[in-house]
Amino acid sequence: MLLRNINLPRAGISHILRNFLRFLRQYRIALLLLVLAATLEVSLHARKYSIPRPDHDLDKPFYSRCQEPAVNQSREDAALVMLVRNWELEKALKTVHSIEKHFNKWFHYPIVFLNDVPWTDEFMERMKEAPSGEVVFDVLTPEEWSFPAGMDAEAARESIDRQGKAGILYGGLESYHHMCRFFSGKFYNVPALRPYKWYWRIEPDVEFHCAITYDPFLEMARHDKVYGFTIALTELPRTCPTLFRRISDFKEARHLPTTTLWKAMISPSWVPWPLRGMSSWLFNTGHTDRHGDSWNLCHYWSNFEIASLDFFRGKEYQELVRSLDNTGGFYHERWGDADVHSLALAMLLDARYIHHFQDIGYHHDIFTQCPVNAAGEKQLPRSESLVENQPWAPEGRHDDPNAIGCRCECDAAVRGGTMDYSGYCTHRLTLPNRATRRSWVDLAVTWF
Ligand SMILES: Nc1nc2c(ncn2[C@@H]2O[C@H](COP(=O)(O)OP(=O)(O)O)[C@@H](O)[C@H]2O)c(=O)[nH]1
Ligand SMILES: [Mg+2]
Repeated sequence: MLLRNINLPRAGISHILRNFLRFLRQYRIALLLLVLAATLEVSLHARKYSIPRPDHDLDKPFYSRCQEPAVNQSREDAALVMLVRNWELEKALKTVHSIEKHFNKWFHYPIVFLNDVPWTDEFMERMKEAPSGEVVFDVLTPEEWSFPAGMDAEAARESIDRQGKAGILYGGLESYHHMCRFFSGKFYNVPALRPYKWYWRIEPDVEFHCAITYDPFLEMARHDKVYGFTIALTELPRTCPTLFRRISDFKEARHLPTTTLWKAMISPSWVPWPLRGMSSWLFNTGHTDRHGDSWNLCHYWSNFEIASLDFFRGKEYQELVRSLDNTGGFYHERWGDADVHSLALAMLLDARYIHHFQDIGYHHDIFTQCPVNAAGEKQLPRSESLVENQPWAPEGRHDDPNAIGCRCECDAAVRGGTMDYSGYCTHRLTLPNRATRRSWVDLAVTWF
C-alpha cells in the first residue's frame, strides 16, 4: 500500500518527462532557432555596454616622478576639508600631520574643519598648531545636518532602527545617515566653502604614503578635470537597494546620453528580451534599471576626493540630489555619498573629466593604494626640499609605467600596488580612459 503511494508520483514524473522529451524532439529545430536568437539578442545587448577603447590614454598621471615643489607659483581657490567629531582629535591630528608632511608644508592650503556640534576648546587649540595654512572651524546648521523638511522623522527613526537590527553597516546610526545626506548635497553650499572652487576631502585616521610634490588643484584645473579619486570599491548591496533605480530613472526622464563611465558601472543583463525588463522584479535582484541591467556597485571611495565644487553646486547635480532627498532614501535605506557622487558623475560626465590619482599613496581603514616608487634620479635624491621625505620602499624598474611614486613609504609589492583586495574595482572605472588594455582580464570586463 505504502509502496504504491510512493510509486504513483514517480510514474507521474516519468510521464511528464517522456512528454517533455517528445516535445523537444518534435520542435527541436524551432527550439534551436529560439535559443540562437536569444543568444544573439543577449550578445548584441551586452555589446551596447562594451567600453570603446580610446586611441590614446585620456587620463595619465600628472607627474610620474618627484618634482621640486613649485612653492612660488600661484594657488587655486581651494581648501582641504575635514568633517570630524571632537572626540576624533587624535586621529584628525594624525591625518593633518600626514598631509602636511607629504604635501601641505610646501603649498599651505587652508583647512576647513566642519562639525555638527560646537567645537571644544581643546580641539581648536591643539588643531590650530598643526597645519601650515589657515585653519577654519565651522559648525553646521540644523538644516544642513538633519532630516529633509517635511519628512516624518519618527518613521525615519523606525527605519534606521530596523536597519541597525538587520546588521546593515552603520544603518542603525542616525548620525551616519545625516552625514551621508550632508556630503551628498548640502556640503557643496556650506558658507565656509563659498570662497573656493576646489576641495580636497580628508578624514581622521588617514595616512598619505608618498610625497605629493605638485599642486593637484592646479593640475586638475590645467587638465580640465572635475573629479579625482584614489580607490574604487564595491558597495555593500544591502545599504542602497533602490538608489540605482532612482538615479537611472532620473537619467531616463531627462534623456541623458549613456556615457562610457556609465557603461563601466553597468553589468548588462543576460536575460533575453522581452523577459529582461521583467527580470528585476521576477528575481528581485535590486540595483537594476527598468530594463533589467544592473549597477555593478563599483563607486569612488569618497573619503578621498579632490574635486570641483562648481560641478556639484551645478543645477543638474543639485536637482538630482533634491529628487533623491524627496524619496527619503537617505534614511529609509542607507544611501552613501560615495555612491551618489559616483553615479551622478557617471551620468553627467564623460570619463575624461575624471582623474585617477594613481601616484598618491593613500591608506584609510583597511584599504590602501600604494604606488611603486619611480626609479633612480626620478626620486630627486639631492633635493633639499625633500630631505624629510625619506622612502623606505624599493624603487620600481626604469621601464615600469606603474613606477610613478615619489618617495613612497609603503610596500607596493605587498599592498595596493597589486590591488589585490577583492572589493577593489578601480580597474573597472579607469577602463574608459585607457588606450592600453594589458591583459585578457581587462578585455573580458568590457563585456561583463
Ligand atoms: N561632526 C561629525 N562628523 C561625523 C559624524 N559621523 C561621521 N562623521 C565624519 O564623517 C566622516 C566619515 O565617517 P566615518 O565614521 O569615517 O565613516 P566611514 O569612513 O564610512 O567608516 C569622518 O570624517 C567622520 O569624522 C558625526 O556625527 N559628526
Ligand atoms: Mg572613514
